[in-house]
Amino acid sequence: MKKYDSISYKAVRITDGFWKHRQDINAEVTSRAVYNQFSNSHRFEALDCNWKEGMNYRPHIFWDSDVAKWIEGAAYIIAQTGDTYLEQLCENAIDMIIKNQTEEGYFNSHYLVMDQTERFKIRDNHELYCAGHLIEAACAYYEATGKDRFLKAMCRFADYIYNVFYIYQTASFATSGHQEIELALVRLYDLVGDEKYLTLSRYFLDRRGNNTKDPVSKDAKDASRYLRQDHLPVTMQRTAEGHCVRAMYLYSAMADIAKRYDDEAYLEACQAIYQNVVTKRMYITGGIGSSNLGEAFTTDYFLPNETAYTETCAAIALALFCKRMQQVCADSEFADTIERVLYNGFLSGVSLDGKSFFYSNPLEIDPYFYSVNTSSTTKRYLPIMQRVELFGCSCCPPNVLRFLGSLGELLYTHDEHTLFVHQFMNSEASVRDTSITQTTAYPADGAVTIRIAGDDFKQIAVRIPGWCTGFTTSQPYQLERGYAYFDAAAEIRLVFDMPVQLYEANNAVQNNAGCAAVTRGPIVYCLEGVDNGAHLRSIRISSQASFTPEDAPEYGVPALLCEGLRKKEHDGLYRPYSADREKVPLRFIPYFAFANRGATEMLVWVSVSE
Ligand code: FUB
Ligand code: ZN
Repeated sequence: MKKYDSISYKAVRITDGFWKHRQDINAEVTSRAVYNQFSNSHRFEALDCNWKEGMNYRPHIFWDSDVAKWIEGAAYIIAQTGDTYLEQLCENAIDMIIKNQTEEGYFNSHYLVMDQTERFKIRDNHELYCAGHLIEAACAYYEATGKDRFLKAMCRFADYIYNVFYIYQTASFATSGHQEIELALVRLYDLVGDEKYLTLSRYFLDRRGNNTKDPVSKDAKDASRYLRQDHLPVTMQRTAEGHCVRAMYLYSAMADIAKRYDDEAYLEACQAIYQNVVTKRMYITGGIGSSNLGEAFTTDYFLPNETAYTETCAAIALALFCKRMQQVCADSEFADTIERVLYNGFLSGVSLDGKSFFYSNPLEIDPYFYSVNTSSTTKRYLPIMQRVELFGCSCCPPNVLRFLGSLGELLYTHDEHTLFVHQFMNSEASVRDTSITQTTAYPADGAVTIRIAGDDFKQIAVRIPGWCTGFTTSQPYQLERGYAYFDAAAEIRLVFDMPVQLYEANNAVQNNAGCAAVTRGPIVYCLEGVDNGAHLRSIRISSQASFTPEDAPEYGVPALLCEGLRKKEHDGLYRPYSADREKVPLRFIPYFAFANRGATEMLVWVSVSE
């Protein structure tokens, strides 16, 4: 198996441009906004384990994961900016965690105050999920600050889990209800080098779908399939099933195990599942999850736009899976998918000002249907139309924080001889004795200059984006599996043509029939009512339409103007067909920026004529 290492986010500084702007907002605004919301909603207070019946809050079973993801995100920011305020807030939280950790090493702010005797009895109650996020936070905090007390505490917690689940098997279930512990243990192993964490991670994976302790009755089996990916042993799984975030965290851990154990069966399963996702179950935005029932994948080609579930965390989790896959395969499609997620279905999850968030990221909104009940029995699920600062289940905001904070880690991988350039961002990086500088206005423009100082690498492999149909380079290259391989050089320049392109969906995605999505480079565009009036589905564009870019500094990429046709409004519900259409000017904005100007119609898939 080929193996590649990522260059850590700590060694990659994003210096300017599109992502620097987003990282600055993340560091200065999102970190505070999420902290304040979590503080006001008692999530930090709960760590102190002083809760008593009658108080004005109840520690939720997975609040620890919210706080842990916030600490992890804060750690990335501290490492890059030296933010002492964030560090103090982390220290306060860590004080409480360590103070309340039990002798054996257990910590969970819900179980420590609500019901000690229930510990590790209910599989779906997220204890291992919370533990995993705490472990990841501790690793990140140690890497950022060099302070090791949190890391040591979470090693003790991991040791305890090792004993309960692996040595004595005293827990009432065998594998996690919500995955996360599996990948966290690999991370802990990578950091501290203790084999037992890797053993435990693999053990959790090997037992999934393969044990008598977790429920397997017919009904439970169905439920488990839709929730927990244990309908089959993991190496036999070939399709993405069930709850999307859980699924992607599982597949991430499987890719981690494939790499560390050289395990081809694990890799084969990851490859097949990945193909199932990107060829049949992913939105054009990189969003995944087409049903709110079980927050789940459903079936091939079922990709409804208005009711898309497409949780921000799920998009992030898909990118985290792809990040692992690009460490075991030199195939550009993983970085292509990361890019699709980054610029679209992930970034739509946070407002332009960094303060509010979407949980679901639909591809179509019609505000009219929010005011009426379209079903006589149960109300149809429609995602909210405006981002909010906090959810009852507020997993997405701190996930945005940590994902943006560690963005630099997605840019490069390398083996002994080859440096892979996966993403294009203005940046400075270093690995071994080599430094790498990227200068680019991407994604507003397709020109990228890569400067390399140092002679560690014989070849530089630069991803040619999957959307790119024409490009020029400063020197010769060989194309292999989506990468242009150049002999090492001090400077390599590439220009990716970035015309507007219309995309259409497979015929099996019936709801997109006769429609196209407008894209430019990696960016998917949409129409909003605020620019284009009501009834966006009455608009049609020509497949030959010519688009003019319009400066839109607030987005970091241009808006796109074109002429379309619109059916004129008429009285009555029906009338004999009339070809009566008027020419109308249209304005497309990047999908990631929708819903930043109030609740309004939105549409990605627009009717198109030949
Ligand atoms: O269950 C914990 C988190 O809340 C999941 O990852 C999200 O999908 C949401 O259900
Ligand atoms: Zn979420």
